[in-house]
Amino acid sequence: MRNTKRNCLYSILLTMSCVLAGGPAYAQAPANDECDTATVIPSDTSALPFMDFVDTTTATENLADPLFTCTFSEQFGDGPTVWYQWTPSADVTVDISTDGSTYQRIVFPLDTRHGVYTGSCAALTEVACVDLGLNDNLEFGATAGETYYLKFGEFGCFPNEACGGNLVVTITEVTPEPAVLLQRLGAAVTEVGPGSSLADKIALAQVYLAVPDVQSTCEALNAFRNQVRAQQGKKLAEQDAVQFDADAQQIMDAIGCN
Ligand SMILES: [Ca+2]
Ligand SMILES: [Ca+2]
Repeated sequence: MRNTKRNCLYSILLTMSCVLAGGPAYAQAPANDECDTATVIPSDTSALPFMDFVDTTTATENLADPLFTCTFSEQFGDGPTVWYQWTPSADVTVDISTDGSTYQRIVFPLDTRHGVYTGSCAALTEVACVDLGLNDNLEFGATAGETYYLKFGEFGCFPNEACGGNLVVTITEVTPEPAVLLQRLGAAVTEVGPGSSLADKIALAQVYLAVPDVQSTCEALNAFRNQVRAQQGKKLAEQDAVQFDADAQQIMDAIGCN
């Protein structure tokens, strides 16, 4: 279905693309065209920000790669893609940005999209993606020691259309939003917490924060902390309990709980 849709759209626009672009380019693709040859981002998070420039006009889309789940990849594919690999040395929240990118486009204006995967190049699992505007920003909470694969593509690029351009990739450490902190705490609790009651309280806090209902979010986090303290040194390891309590306190401070 995916290829059928794309081929139909492609046939409609092929003539326009080739006339305007002079046909597809066959020059050598960039070194990080494939996941297997991803550009390695330095692990040391104290070395951030990371910045890279790549000409994606000769990059290709590998149809074996998973499509972004954000928007319309089923119809358009992911365009010419390039890859980065990153294993951060510490927990860090980053803004992964394509700001400053300039793509020469025939049918649609420049429009990057990008996302983050875990797993391996042969078995990738998407954990985040973004395509909200033209160039995009993705706030992402990365975990120390986890290997991430970052894919940068393009919206609305048809097969063999002259797409791509000057991609600017910037990764900058940012102060995490409370929602990101809650998500990270929920994942940590699920990993080591006893049963589901602690995770349920974080999930409830996430629901209230999304409303947003600050008072109810604070109450859910207070209930979480009370339970953490009650289980400290019992069902919950001392070190984990101290960390969870501190993380919850940080979130409460960030959203202004009394
Ligand atoms: Ca590619
Ligand atoms: Ca975009």
